[in-house]
Amino acid sequence: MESSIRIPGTSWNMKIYQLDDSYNGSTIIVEYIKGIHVMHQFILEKEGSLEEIMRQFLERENLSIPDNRLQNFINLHSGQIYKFENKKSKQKKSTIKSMMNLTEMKDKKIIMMGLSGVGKTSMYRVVFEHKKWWDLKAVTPTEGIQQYEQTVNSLKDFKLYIMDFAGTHQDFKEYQNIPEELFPSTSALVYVIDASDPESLHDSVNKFAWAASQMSLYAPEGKIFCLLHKTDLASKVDDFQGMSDFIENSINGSRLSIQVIPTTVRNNTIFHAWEQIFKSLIPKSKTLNILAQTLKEKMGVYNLVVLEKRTGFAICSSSSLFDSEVLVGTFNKVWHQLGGLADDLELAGLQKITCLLGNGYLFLEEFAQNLIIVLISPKLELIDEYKDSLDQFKNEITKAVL
Ligand SMILES: Nc1nc2c(ncn2[C@@H]2O[C@H](COP(=O)(O)OP(=O)(O)O)[C@@H](O)[C@H]2O)c(=O)[nH]1
Ligand SMILES: [Mg+2]
Repeated sequence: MESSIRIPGTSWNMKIYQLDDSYNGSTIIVEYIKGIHVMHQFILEKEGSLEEIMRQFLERENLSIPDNRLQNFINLHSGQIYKFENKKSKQKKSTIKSMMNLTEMKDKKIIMMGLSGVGKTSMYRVVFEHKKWWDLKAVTPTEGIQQYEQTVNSLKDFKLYIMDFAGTHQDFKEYQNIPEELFPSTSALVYVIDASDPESLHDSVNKFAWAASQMSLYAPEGKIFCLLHKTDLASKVDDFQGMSDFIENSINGSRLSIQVIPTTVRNNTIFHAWEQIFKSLIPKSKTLNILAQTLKEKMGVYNLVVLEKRTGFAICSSSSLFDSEVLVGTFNKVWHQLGGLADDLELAGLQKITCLLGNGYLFLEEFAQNLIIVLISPKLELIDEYKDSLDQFKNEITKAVL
């Protein structure tokens, strides 16, 4: 085994070594060590991905190393990996293990499963990459066990990881051989069924029943959602009510609690569904809600909300005047669209949005890079007048969540 290497400018060590095991073949492991503890372990999938792993590690630990120094460090140690790569046996190894290693206790792992072509990847693109449904034609079918795994937000205490599992019969067969590698520590299973394809319903529901039973075995605390998707193509509303009942009855044999939600990428149902999924995983902080409420009263604004930029997830809000559900995919979508427009026009980054309405103003501003504050106010001047209080509030939120 190799000895560990000090990472420049940090109190961390890195260790790269090769592990042989009969199941996975030969694997290169990269570990990050603090003191005597291995805090992160990654499997190096392909040559050249040391940089990717390094960057993930730095991001997770909130560390930064100047780019040239980082590059030097990587170049220096890539040679070692190259030697290992050359020796590596040709045996296929599991890609699943590597993604499991990325998830820590505080992380929320969400698994997306469902037959091929039901719309999982498209859904991901629309909700988390802010694509429009009409841009989706370019989506290529997900191949292999897993196409990607993404952190979808920037909040320190509840990182969401979403895993998009390919859904051919062959893929499911593979999953059925290794449920113990897939399901443990899963916070939510999101099973997607194509509501426009009644022919595949039985098969789809059978696989769902299997996945749900594995959840009850390996992740009994995890939530189970079933998205009845592409409802825009289903001919009658009755159809999916019937499907919904059928799904619930089929799964209920196992007395699991599941939630069936009709969705389509063509309207807001998709955002509402994901808001429900988020809510079940990360309750809004009471303390932060109180901060928001206090500031709202002090300023005399109608409402005050803070959103995580990428997901639109509401971190706190001053009241339940409007449900935060309307916010997901709405305010952050507006933000991303105007931001995109600014890019297209070659204007510098978007900083604020102010809208004059019939009876007041809507004001959005980005702060701390990943958060958006939304104010609904009778007068725009209030925002300047209470600038100090607002700054203080933003600081508190940043400290608490980033
Ligand atoms: N009409 C309609 N088509 C959809 C919807 N969601 C996805 N699709 C289409 O379904 C096809 C398969 O989607 P994809 O995301 O690749 O499915 P996956 O295999 O489950 O990842 C693509 O052509 C999408 O454009 C939806 O809500 N309505
Ligand atoms: Mg896919």
